[in-house]
Amino acid sequence: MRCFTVLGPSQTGKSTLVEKLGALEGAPRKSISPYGLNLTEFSFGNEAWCALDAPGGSEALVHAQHALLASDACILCVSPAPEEAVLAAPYLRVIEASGTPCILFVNRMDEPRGRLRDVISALQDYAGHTLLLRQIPIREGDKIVGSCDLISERAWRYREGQTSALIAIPESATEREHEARTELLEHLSEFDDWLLEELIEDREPPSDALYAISTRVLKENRIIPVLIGSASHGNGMMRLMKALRHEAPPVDALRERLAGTGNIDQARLSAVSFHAYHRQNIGKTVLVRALGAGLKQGVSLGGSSLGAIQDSANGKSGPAVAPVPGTVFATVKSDHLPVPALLSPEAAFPAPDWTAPPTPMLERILVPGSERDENKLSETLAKLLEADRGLKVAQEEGTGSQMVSIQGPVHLRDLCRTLSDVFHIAVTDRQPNPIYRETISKPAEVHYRHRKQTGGAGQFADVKLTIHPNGRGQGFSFAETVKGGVVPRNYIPAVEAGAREAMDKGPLGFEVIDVGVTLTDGQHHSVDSSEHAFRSASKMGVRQALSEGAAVLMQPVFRSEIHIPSVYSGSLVQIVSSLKGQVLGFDRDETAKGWDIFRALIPGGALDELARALRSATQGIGYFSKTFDHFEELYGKEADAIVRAHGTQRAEH
Ligand SMILES: Nc1nc2c(ncn2[C@@H]2O[C@H](COP(=O)(O)OP(=O)(O)O)[C@@H](O)[C@H]2O)c(=O)[nH]1
Ligand SMILES: [Mg+2]
Repeated sequence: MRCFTVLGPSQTGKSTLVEKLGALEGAPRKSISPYGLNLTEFSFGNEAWCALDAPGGSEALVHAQHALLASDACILCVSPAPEEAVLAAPYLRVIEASGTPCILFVNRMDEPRGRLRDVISALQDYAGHTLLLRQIPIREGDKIVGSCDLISERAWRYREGQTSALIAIPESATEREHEARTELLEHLSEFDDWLLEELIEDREPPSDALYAISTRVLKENRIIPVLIGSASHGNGMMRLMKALRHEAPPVDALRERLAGTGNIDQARLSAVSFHAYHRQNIGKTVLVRALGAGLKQGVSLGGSSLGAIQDSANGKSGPAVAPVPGTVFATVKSDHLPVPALLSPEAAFPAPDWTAPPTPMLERILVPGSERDENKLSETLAKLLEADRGLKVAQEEGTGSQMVSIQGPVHLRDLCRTLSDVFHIAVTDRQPNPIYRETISKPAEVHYRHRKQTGGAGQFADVKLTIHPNGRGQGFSFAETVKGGVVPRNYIPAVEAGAREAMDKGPLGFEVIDVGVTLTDGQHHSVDSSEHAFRSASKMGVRQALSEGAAVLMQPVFRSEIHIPSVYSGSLVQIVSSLKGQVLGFDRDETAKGWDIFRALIPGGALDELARALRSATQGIGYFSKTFDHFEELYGKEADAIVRAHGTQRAEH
């Protein structure tokens, strides 16, 4: 079985394309995977094919990445509008990082929105590989009525719902054809000395030799050939499928490519797991592509025995055909298989780095509908984590609630739907509480006496303490300048412990940071003093001093790396400054053509807004990662509102 992925921006006609390719020679069989990837199996040219239809939208990028793990080649499906080229940038990025041979398909040619060469040159801004036109459109007035193949120099007139008819190259297209063909040959000759020679000698190379060269350069992933058509009208489908049939490399090439990442020895690589989903009563279903021979139910794969093998298209127990190299199959009761992973019989190895999902940009607290749901939730999330690498789970500081980090709103919706439909857990979600701290802005002094007379032994401790602001990031410090043993040595650690305890919550209600405490004087009693008494005295004393030290709210500041196509770079400074952030610098991304990386400091409370602003400014393409950097003072109305809200929340608890 040969396998390819169709990926690209939303609404470019990917699903239509898969449907039409699948129906070229008989009826395709479609999968039932509820979220993410759709799988279609069909036959073409006496071979079994599997097309993986990855949904568009940057939140679903991770599905496309995983699909590429199982694919011999891919089709990047785009619209014929130059201004929409940037939407293809994230896909070009993952395709090139993965090393998967790619055919660019410009779809929707029935409604051209610009010149094809402008579309290609706009897309070229985001591709490290040369995009090489293999066909040109034939126009009649402002309509495209057919295409001309630049290698065979044959022209075809599109016919609705039928295969195209061979025609002579129309007069009006000959000049453009000649120009485009010359360009194609020149590019191909960069990879072929024989062709170069032929061109220099001004000889006409035969088309079968040219097909052979283009097959090789696609297999070697040197260029990205460009084909055109219209999926909904069935135009260009046969040409595209034939290109795949002749030019997509065999499964051995995928095996070599995956082993080439160094994670696993090629000889031991027997399969790759690339997608998983949960079904009610059936459990986890894992999609696997066989890369080696001998797989069947019960054999060892990934370190444990392979569960029941199912037909990947209909999810039912499959016909008893054992998977051969290339077969895509589903398996249940194979819960030990991580997804995605490179699998040898004995162990599972990490998928290559390029499959790493984009950093989740959205954090939400999941609020279970009932107590029963609460117990099930964390266990279920742990299960879902195994099959969804775009998801991260943590506990919210302070409340211990379940916090999920997700790709975006669509991902959140799918997650909640899986929880309710498959696991019957009802959840709502809320924004997490940002993590605040407080400190003091001036020194204070306190004299505190702890004295109690209860029953027999009393408690006595007397301390004089000063507190002062420490430098940012210095944290808590403790010193003592006691003279003459007025506070005996053995009680001083208790004084320090009490002071530390007082840092748990300051007058604003938050943990206190960056404060130094000094014990300057005190008194003790030979019978009634104890560690406990000094600890209490110190804690109460420091609390009192803190309330006199002019408390200041401290907000977390994150260092973030924002990734965007360069066309959007102009808008970023404005976005960051409107969020009271600070741009630290920006560079071209050396690993992805046409992308820039901004480094900026962003206040924690503005991260959600950054995600929103970035989405709307970059059509959903830009993304960022973040790491906590430091706490910094926050004054004024904004701070007051946070303190007030925190106070109400505490009162409610
Ligand atoms: N005009 C035109 N419409 C198309 C073409 N291919 C798909 N469509 C339409 O575009 C819409 C989105 O198609 P779909 O295949 O769902 O896109 P996807 O989001 O990329 O999977 C549907 O209404 C299709 O009928 C095409 O070649 N020309
Ligand atoms: Mg679709």
